[in-house]
Amino acid sequence: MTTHITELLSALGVSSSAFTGGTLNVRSPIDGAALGAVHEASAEDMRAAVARAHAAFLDWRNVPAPKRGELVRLFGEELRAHKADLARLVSLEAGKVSSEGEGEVQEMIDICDFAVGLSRQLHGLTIASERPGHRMMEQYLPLGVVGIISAFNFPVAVWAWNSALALVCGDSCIWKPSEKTPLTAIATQALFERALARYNAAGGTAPAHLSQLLNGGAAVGEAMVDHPQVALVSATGSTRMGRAVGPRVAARFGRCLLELGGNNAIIVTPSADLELAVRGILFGAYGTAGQRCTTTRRVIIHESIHDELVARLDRARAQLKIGSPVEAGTLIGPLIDGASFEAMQTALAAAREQGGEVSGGERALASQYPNAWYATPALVRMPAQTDIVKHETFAPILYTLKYKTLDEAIALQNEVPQGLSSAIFTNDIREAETFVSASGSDCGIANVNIGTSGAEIGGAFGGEKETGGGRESGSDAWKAYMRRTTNTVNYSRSLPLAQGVKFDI
Ligand code: UN1
Repeated sequence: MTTHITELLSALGVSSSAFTGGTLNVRSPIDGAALGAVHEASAEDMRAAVARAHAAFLDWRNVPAPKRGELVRLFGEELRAHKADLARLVSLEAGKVSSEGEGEVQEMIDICDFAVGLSRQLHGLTIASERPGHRMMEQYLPLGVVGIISAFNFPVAVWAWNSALALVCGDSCIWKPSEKTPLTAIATQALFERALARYNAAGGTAPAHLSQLLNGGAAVGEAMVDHPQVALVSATGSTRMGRAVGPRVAARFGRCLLELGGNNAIIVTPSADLELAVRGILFGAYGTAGQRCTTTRRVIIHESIHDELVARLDRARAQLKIGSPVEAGTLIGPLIDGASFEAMQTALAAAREQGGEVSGGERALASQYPNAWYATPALVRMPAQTDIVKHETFAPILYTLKYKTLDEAIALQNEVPQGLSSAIFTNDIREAETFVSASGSDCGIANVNIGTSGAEIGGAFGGEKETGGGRESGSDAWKAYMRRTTNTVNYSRSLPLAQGVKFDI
């Protein structure tokens, strides 16, 4: 695999010195083979990078937004041209099956397109002033340096959601990717640098260090989080990470965009199309080997269809093809590492202790891949929503629960500390509308007749409670990457004060 990775990275514009001779060892979750040894930055390097990023920001903010969009358009072109190679690298480094690796790069392309259009639509409002001869308006102006912390499971798309928007908004970016997936980050950075060179060769004025990548561990991330010149920290990962990052950024009055854990449920009601429900649940629960923040972790089923649906899910679960993610036909690839498999086993043991009946969840393909961690998808029939069910385990475990009334189902859905994604399968319009209403799902994403994962980039992405409250990607998520100013302009010859206040000299 090592030779193959060299060719792949070279096709993506990365020279071997960028991924050899360093201290951060990268292993493929497919078979445990070494992929490279990446150089790690220090906290001091991060501080220097922030200073460079700030200087870049001071220039970039004055480039007209549609011209900033042109850079993102060129980056989208690079991604289109290198989609297959980058997707393959995502599969090798993160263990995603081929179509998901390609889907991830497609998400990057889509957000670039979205951001290019947005670069002509960063508009504020004109507001009626209470004073004669006055006009009020608001503007969205570039914010500053945006620090992006990304997770292994979407090693490149989540960075693109942030950086494509930040760049058209006039910000500079610094990326601290997961230590488990530095190679996809290095390759993405190389494609970005190529777009930047083309942009400047065509007369553009993009500053150096507009978007930087620093690989490394917690100390590097902390130096970014604590730096007063990082105006926005956008962090995707565990709730534990968010708990560390959020208060530190708040302590310096920085801005934070947190996209943390989910514990996403699907409610299946008596009128549901079970064909659709089964497919939606299987993809949601076991796709990406259960390693999406939007993975379906709970299914809450009406008692009248519970036994039938659980039996169908269990049968289908056992047939899902587990294997190398780059082999045709594989639906379930490996877990990212051994620690992840251990966490899965610990959760299953707790579920058994709490009355759960477990099917699956064993180690798979151990003789073929002794240094990798594959698991059969697990289905756990739970008697109640116990502690372990309320906990996010980043693995293919689906807990099944039974309900009698829709109110009870919605209460169960909302009872967990996380609030990212949720769905209902129903053909009853009252149930569907109740689910998406104020007294329905409390999540940032609430779907009808589709599963919890696989969100499109056009909507705002994120969730409530322990999910962190941030919104990334589509809709008006761009506003987080800009600062709003309110401007009152007096074009009269007098100076009336607001609220009728008198201050005559
Ligand atoms: C994540 O797992 O961090 O909705 C992001 C989805 C993807 C994004 C997931 N578009 O599943």
